[in-house]
Amino acid sequence: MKKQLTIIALLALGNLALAESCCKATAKAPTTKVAVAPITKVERTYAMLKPEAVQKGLTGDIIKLIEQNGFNIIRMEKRSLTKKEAETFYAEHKGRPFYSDLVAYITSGPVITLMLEKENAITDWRALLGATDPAQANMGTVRKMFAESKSKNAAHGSDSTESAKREISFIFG
Ligand code: RTP
Ligand code: MG
Repeated sequence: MKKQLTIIALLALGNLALAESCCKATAKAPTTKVAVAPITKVERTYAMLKPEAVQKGLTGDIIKLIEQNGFNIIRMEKRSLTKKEAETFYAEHKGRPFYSDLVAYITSGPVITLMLEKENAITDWRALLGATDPAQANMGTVRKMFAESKSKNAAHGSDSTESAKREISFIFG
């Protein structure tokens, strides 16, 4: 028993050579079980309730759904985006036919900015959000339940780790 404890202590200290020689001396394999922590990926993502959802008074319903699905709200603010901020935020779409309408729409009224945290937050929020076009969105998703159209689609979600990092830093500093 005392020898086993010595082996465990040596292993814990990372001294494999000494632990091995200690094992050899007893001619018994160590019975130590190493507890392996489950791999978890706690992430943060950026969500934004868009102007038409806020104007329609859907903020509470959407936030309730977010919380019911296990997201922890780290930051939340009601604010408006300036034209310049909107152009930068949606810069990846610059040059697309819908770009100017998108910038005009997202600056047409206050939005709710949210920093969300949970395991796999980025993928899970996109899944809860649903497809860009509510007509294509799955039942139970935010866009299926609350969006008006492809352009007025209730909420935004970061689409990758890089986007989440960039958007969180852009919005919350
Ligand atoms: P979001 O960035 O707002 O979360 O939306 P998303 O990833 O689902 O879609 P994305 O391709 O990034 O497009 C950004 C927003 O632009 C508008 N859009 N309109 N008329 C069109 O064909 C069109 N395509 C995109 C939508 O409001 C979309 O959410
Ligand atoms: Mg997008």
